[in-house]
Amino acid sequence: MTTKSVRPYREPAGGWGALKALSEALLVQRVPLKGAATLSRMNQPEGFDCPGCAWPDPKHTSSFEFCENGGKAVAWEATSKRCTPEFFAEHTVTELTSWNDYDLEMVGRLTHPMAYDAASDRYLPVEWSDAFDMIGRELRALPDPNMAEFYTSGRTSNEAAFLYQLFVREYGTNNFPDCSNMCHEATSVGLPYSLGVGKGTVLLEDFDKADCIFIFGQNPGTNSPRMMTSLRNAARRGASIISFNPFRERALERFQAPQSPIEMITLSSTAISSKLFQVRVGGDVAVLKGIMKILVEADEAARAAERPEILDWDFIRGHTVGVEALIDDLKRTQWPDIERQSGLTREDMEYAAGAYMKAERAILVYGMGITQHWRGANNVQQIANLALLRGNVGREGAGVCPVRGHSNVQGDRTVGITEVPKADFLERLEQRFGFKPPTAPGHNVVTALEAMIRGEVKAFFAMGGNFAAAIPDWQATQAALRNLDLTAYVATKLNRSHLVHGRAALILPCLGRTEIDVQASGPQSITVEDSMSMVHASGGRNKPASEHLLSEVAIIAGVAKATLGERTVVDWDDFVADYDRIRDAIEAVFPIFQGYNARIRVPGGFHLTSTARERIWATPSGKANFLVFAGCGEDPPQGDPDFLWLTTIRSHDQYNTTLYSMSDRYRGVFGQRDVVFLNEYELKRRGLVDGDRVDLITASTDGAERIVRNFRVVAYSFPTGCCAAYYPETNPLVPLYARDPLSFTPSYKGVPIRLVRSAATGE
Ligand SMILES: Nc1nc2c(c(=O)[nH]1)N[C@H]1C(S)=C(S)[C@@H](COP(=O)(O)OP(=O)(O)OC[C@H]3O[C@@H](n4cnc5c(=O)[nH]c(N)nc54)[C@H](O)[C@@H]3O)O[C@H]1N2
Ligand SMILES: Nc1nc2c(c(=O)[nH]1)N[C@H]1C(S)=C(S)[C@@H](COP(=O)(O)OP(=O)(O)OC[C@H]3O[C@@H](n4cnc5c(=O)[nH]c(N)nc54)[C@H](O)[C@@H]3O)O[C@H]1N2
Ligand SMILES: [Mo]
Repeated sequence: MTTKSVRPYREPAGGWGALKALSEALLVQRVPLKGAATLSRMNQPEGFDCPGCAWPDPKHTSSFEFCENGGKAVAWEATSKRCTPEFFAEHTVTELTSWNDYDLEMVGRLTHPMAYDAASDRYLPVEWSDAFDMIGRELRALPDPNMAEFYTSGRTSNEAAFLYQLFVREYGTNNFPDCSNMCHEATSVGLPYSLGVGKGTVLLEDFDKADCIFIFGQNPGTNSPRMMTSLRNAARRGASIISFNPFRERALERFQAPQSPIEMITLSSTAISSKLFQVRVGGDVAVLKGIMKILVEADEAARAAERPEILDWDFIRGHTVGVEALIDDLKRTQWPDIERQSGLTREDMEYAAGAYMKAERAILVYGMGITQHWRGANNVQQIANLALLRGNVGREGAGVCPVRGHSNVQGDRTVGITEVPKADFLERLEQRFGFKPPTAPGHNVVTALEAMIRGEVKAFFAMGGNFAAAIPDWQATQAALRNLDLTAYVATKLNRSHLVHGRAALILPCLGRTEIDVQASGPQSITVEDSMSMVHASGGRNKPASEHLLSEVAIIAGVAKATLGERTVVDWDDFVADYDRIRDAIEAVFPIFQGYNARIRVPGGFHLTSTARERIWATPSGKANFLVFAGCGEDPPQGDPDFLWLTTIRSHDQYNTTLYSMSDRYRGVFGQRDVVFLNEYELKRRGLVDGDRVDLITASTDGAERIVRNFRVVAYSFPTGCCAAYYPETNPLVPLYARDPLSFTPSYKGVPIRLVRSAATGE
């Protein structure tokens, strides 16, 4: 274990530090040779799609693009460590519950289907057929299919996701909570009001043409490192890159490209952001309003002086509605409010507005710092407003760029993982398959948890992920999960969710993306859609981690047959035998996939068209909409002058709930994760110093106590009034009620808390 320390990281992001970190990861997973060979097949025309992030590849045809965190994601799957029936025989579930998340996943790849045995408090091996029968029995016993929840995490392929929704809808419910509900749902719900699409409007090549790139609340150096190539090229071309982030994230400042021999050998690096503004947590709307206010005033002045206009009035008049109300609101918004809420000065916003005005083409990038808020969907709409004011949508080198998380989270939604299915989709599903799918809206993550807490849900099935750890409000929500009759997880690794289980519980181990998937017609490939709506094929090459693994597709078919029995109208085995048949069915239900099987055989795959990119506005008015955000930010809790906004963040060494190590290299924190970052001013106000231990307590409005204990205070450059700590350790602090009313995205990046010196002392 790394010894605990806090010391600043002065190297650029990437570079030798990244190479060293990856070789260490390969060693820890004991895959030096095999892992390295596996890495060279990542994101290649004939290889597999990186299971890491959703950033696109330059046509999937370039030579190997080094990515530290993509490499780690692969190493974690290609590990030679195994989590076997013998391991489960040695440890009771109660004992495993005391292990930390790092140690749980470090056991290795799951090798056998396992079922919980209450008498011995252990998971015991089961036959696949018995596991399927058990799920079938439990699901058939429910008086109402809406008493079951079917979760999806975003690594699931288009093929598995489509079969999954087919099974669940034939079973009779639209209860599809998915990881997207905790992630970019604010985009999927908020952006259609503005632009008529719930996805981004840019392609990778647009980054080569943009003069200005704004990055709001997104950390590319850690979460989509291949994006650094685009940013570095843009910076070297002289494009201005401006970031808004409470942290001075290392990669947003300086980056040493591991693919550049010159930078690596000469130890030089590229400055990325022209400016990085340390916005307050939840301060982005104030910033956006400030910038737009400056644009509107500059435009009026320019027109009065008969200089060229600043706003793109041809575009605004021809393509949008609502600009008057927006301008009206901006004029009424006062600078003192903007400055207080954003934590930035008017001059800062003038600098940003200046760069934006000068740019012929601008891209607005954003991530979780925008979406995971009390008003996440409204936040997203303000980004769209800024783009629309200068016609920066539907033009080369310009657009709105939400950076998705999981490698196929966008594709899962495209092929039907949604709790609110559209009528035309359900009609085509019925036409193709001949059963009547349910039309009533189902549950998302938050409403599923609320129904569980009320005792209305009995069964939970998960296609991947680590639901119990990723969700908010553990005390209430994990108790609800433990009350269920059935919990069943399709997984590659042991994780917390398998221990927070129901009366009957199953772990169903599946093939990973790096592994060969052989079915009756031969080796299969699957397809995924990246953040820029490019769809392409992915085929594993490694020998499966165990001979007992099934593909996700085969597992769904097994569960479907055992649950639906004679009643099913779908030939499940036929689909499993040849995934081309699944793609034909997807094409029949979703016309945008026209020519699916032929088009994925072209290296690089194909683009799913976006109407907004073509300036076709799929909104009720037929135009893009300017939408007003009332006020300047989130409401602080009443009567608590000492509160801080807590934002929950990812370290450089984790993939969501999967911890690659206990360190966070770029932020300079080593060997520990129970830390809270805040600035010297906030420390002094509380009589604290760096290294003190504190408890974090939510300023709850429902009377419930939400607390995590004994965190180390780290004095850090951070905006006043806010603090930051790692996810998932701080998920118990996020109330279930703290969520965006439009999209139900939990406010993981804005929880009002208090700090109290810990009673316990020492480590
Ligand atoms: N290696 C690795 N890659 C990943 C993941 C991973 O965990 N590890 N997760 C994947 C998934 S599912 C997702 S969704 C993406 C997540 O990728 P990101 O969208 O980058 O998510 P985060 O790292 O949670 O937060 C992004 C940034 O927001 C900043 N921030 C926090 N609060 C605020 C705020 O109020 N305003 C602003 N402007 N900024 C704020 C944080 O400091 C952080 O730099 O990455 C994907 N890729
Ligand atoms: N406080 C706080 N909470 C958050 C967030 C935050 O920023 N702050 N972020 C939210 C976000 S953006 C997201 S996306 C969610 C993530 O929530 P999830 O997607 O549910 O969680 P992961 O940690 O990505 O899931 C990891 C598990 O997936 C399984 N797995 C890995 N590969 C495969 C595969 O190929 N197939 C299958 N079937 N299983 C596989 C492994 O068993 C592994 O343990 O968390 C959310 N929760
Ligand atoms: Mo995510």
